[in-house]
Amino acid sequence: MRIVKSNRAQFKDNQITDESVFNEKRSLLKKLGFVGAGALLSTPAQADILDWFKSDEQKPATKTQTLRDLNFQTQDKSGVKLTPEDKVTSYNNFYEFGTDKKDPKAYADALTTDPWQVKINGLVDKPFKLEYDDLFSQFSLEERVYRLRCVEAWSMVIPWVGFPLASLLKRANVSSKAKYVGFKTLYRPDEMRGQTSRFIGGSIPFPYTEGLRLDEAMNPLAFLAVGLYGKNLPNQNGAPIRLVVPWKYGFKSIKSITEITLTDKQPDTTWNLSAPSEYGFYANVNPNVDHPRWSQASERLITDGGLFNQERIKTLPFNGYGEQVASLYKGMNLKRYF
Ligand SMILES: Nc1nc2c(c(=O)[nH]1)N[C@H]1C(S)=C(S)[C@@H](COP(=O)(O)O)O[C@H]1N2
Ligand SMILES: [Mo]
Repeated sequence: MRIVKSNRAQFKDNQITDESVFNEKRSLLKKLGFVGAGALLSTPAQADILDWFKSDEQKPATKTQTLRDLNFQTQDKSGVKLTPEDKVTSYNNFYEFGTDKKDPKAYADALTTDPWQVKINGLVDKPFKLEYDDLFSQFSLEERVYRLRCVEAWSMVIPWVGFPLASLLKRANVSSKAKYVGFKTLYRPDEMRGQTSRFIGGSIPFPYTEGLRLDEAMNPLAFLAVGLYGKNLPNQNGAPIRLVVPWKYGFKSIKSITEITLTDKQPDTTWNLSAPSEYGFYANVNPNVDHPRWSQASERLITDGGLFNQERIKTLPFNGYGEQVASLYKGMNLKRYF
C-alpha cells in the first residue's frame, strides 16, 4: 500500500512502533471491504492490494459492514499503532445514550441513521441538504489516521474514512459575513434514551451543539467522518456522519450531525454552556492549561492492553498537529481562550 497522504501527528518513535494491528493480510482485505469479487477498484493502491492477495479465499461483502462506495484512498498504516477496533467501538462518550463509557455501544443501535438528512444553511449563498446516500457519494472519500484526545485525559489512534469539512463548506459558497460554523446533533428522544429528559445528569442541554471559527473549519485537518476501520461508522461513534477535529479535545468532534450553520457570532456549544469554567469554546489540546479538576500534561493512550493499564504518554500541544494549526492562533492568549 502506498502513502497517499500523511496527516500523522509528530509522535516520538516509541509512541508509534513498527508493529501494526492491521498487518494480517486477510483481515486487512476484509477491513477495507475488498472481500467481494465485484468490489469496485478505483485507485491504483486498491488494485495493488487485491492483486497481492488474490489467491485468498473471498467472501461476499455485505452492505451493512462496508462503506457502500469503496472508492476511497487509503493511508499507509504500517508502523502506526492503531487503537484496536473493538476498543474504538466499545469505549465511547455519546451522552445522548447515557454517561457510562459502555452505554453508547449498548443503546445506540436504537438510532435510525438511514434515512438521514444534513442541512447546510445560515450565511451561505447556496444552502443545501444531504441525504444519507449523498454522504458517501458527493465528496471524494479518503482515509485519515488521527489521534483523538479526550478532555478526560485518554486518547486513541483511529483510522477514519470521510472528507474534509472544507469540501462541504466550499460547495455552499460561504458568505463573506460568516465567521463561525455551528454544528448540531440529531434531537430524537424516542431513540436516544439519554435525551428523554432535556437534561442528563441535570446539566447537559440537548441537542448537543458544537462550533468552530471559520478558519479552523477550513483547515485541511478538519474532517467529516462517515466511517472508521474501512466500514460505515457504528452508531456509537456518531453514524452516519460526525466531525473529527484532531487538534482539539474530543468533545468538539460532534457526532450524528443534522445541521451545519454558518454564522457571524460564536455559536453556543454544549459543554461550554454546561460548565464554562471547565470547557472553553476553543478547547485546543494544551498540556500547559490544566482542567480545573485534573492535569492535562499527560494522557492514557488506549492501545491493546486492559483499559486501566495503558501507556501513559506526554500530551502534545495541539495534540501533535501544531505544525498544521498553530498559525491559526497567532497572537492569541491560549490560557485565556482555552
Ligand atoms: N453528539 C455528541 N457528540 C459527541 C459526544 C457526545 O456526548 N454527544 N461526546 C464527545 C466526546 S467527549 C468525545 S471524547 C468523542 C468520542 O468519540 P468516540 O466515541 O467516537 O471515540 O465524541 C464527542 N462527540
Ligand atoms: Mo471527550
